[in-house]
Amino acid sequence: MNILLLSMPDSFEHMPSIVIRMPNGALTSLAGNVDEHHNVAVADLILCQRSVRKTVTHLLGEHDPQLVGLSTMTFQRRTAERIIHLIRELKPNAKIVVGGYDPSLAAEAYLSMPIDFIVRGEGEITFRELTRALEKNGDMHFIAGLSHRHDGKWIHNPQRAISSLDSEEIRLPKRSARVLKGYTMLGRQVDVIETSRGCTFDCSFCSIIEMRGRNFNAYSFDRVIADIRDAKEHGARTFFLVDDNITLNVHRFEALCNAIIEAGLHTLDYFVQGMTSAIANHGERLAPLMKRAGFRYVFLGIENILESDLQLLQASAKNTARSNGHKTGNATLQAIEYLHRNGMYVVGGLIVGSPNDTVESIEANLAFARKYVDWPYIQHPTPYPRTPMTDDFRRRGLIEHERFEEYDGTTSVVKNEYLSADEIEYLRWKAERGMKTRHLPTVFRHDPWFVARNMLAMAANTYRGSKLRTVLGLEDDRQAFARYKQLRRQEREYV
Ligand code: B12
Ligand code: SF4
Repeated sequence: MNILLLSMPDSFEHMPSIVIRMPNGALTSLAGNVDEHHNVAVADLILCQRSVRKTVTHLLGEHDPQLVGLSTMTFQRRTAERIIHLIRELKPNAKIVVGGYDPSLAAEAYLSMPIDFIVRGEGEITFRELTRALEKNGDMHFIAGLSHRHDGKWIHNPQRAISSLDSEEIRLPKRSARVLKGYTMLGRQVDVIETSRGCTFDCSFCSIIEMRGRNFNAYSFDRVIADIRDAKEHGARTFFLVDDNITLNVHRFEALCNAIIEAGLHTLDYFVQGMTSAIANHGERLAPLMKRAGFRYVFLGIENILESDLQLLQASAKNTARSNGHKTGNATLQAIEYLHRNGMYVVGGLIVGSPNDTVESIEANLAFARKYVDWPYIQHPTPYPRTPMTDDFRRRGLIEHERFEEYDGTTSVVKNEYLSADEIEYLRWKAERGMKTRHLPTVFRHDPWFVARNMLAMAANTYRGSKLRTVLGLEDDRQAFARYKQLRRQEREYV
């Protein structure tokens, strides 16, 4: 069977496609896990943001798929729907399947779309069984995790149990299935690597718990090393470890760093997301080891520097420093100190605009980011499907609208008692531009050729909406903000 797998083109403010175009790890993992006689093509539409319709039309013609799969997040739902209609128009007989976080957690939103299947939760085995059933014209009723139509009605089969990952049941991703080129992180080819799945915390804004429950499963190091080698053979020099929470098991993470060093793969660049508590509490040993293994940027889930907000986000525990088993306060500064001391850069993940936030508390977080963070990754609380936060916001009437294409984390869609959603976003937008510019020399030292060629485009992107008279102080910043919002609206029209 010919299968075409697509990830959506939508990107958000902190992932401008001029500098970052990352592959979607789910699709190559699906491709690697169907039976080998299938002919699978994977296309990350982030690589052709400005020619989505043309590219999809071309791919449908060239690969003539009997099955098309789309991977979508909530903010990509509207684009996905448009692409689904395009596929239906051009290939009326192709079967269409959707998967990923949004279809898994908001399946009801897809039922009226002209699709055939929804894969809920982890996809590899469900998708493999679906392709087998399609080939044999078989029964779909026994495929756990699948929603399908029967006699005009949707049937939602029972949930599939999550994979333990240690059984080799999930094979390596198939990167050779990718048909588009141009992955980059600041000029170096980037790829994604998974070493584990899951998390046992329950932050109120995170989708992971509803997606897979509170658990943690890991791949063997042999598999991880083979995966890195495979990505390297396909040209990657920078690796983003997409684990939900790799620092949950610090001893394992240390062993993984050692395995990377022993395999001689430490000369490559690694990016990872981590908890402040793990890095603060184990940083003395962990941070130098990470540095030796090649880690360069660490995305820290700081979330908020104010305890009251952390409690609201249910993120206090993962941000708590401990000494001799006793809590000794917020872990953030200590974690940053360890990372900086070892020459790594901090991507500071903060969430501003929670129900308790005043101008002052938002400013306190922004000032913190200005002082301690190398690259800001500041977001607003966003009501993703089925998170505890969403239920709470809905009950309190705080959600301003349901234009899901704006649920990208940097467009504020939630108001609070003191501020409108727009005002909250304005405060972040205004502060972040300067912070991003300040990091440019660091990036320049690492990738001078890329920065020299793209500096103007990068600056233009960071400051889009501003004009000379904004810079000269001849107009209110809010006018530039309004233009920026208008540009963002235009950018979202991918299809
Ligand atoms: C890594 C990651 C990123 C990386 C993306 C790297 C990449 N290109 O893949 C970065 C840091 C860039 C990123 C950015 C964003 N992310 Co993100 N990210 C994650 C994370 C940590 C892991 C995702 C992953 O790769 N998992 C590994 C793969 C193999 O698993 P998977 O994606 O779940 O896919 C499996 C199934 O879902 C299913 N499946 C998926 N697609 C398909 C398609 C088909 C056809 C089928 C059959 C099955 C299927 O099968 C797969 C294999 O089992 C998750 C989860 C988390 N704990 O935070 C968030 C998460 C996916 N991100 C999220 C969001 C919102 C974003 C941002 C919008 C904002 C933000 N929070 O940063 C941006 C937007 C990015 C952009 N395009 O501009 C949300 C999505 C929520 C939602 N309901 O949409 C999550 C769940 C985090 C959260 N807030 O809860 N993200
Ligand atoms: S620690 Fe990270 S992955 Fe775990 S629930 Fe919180 S935000 Fe999600």
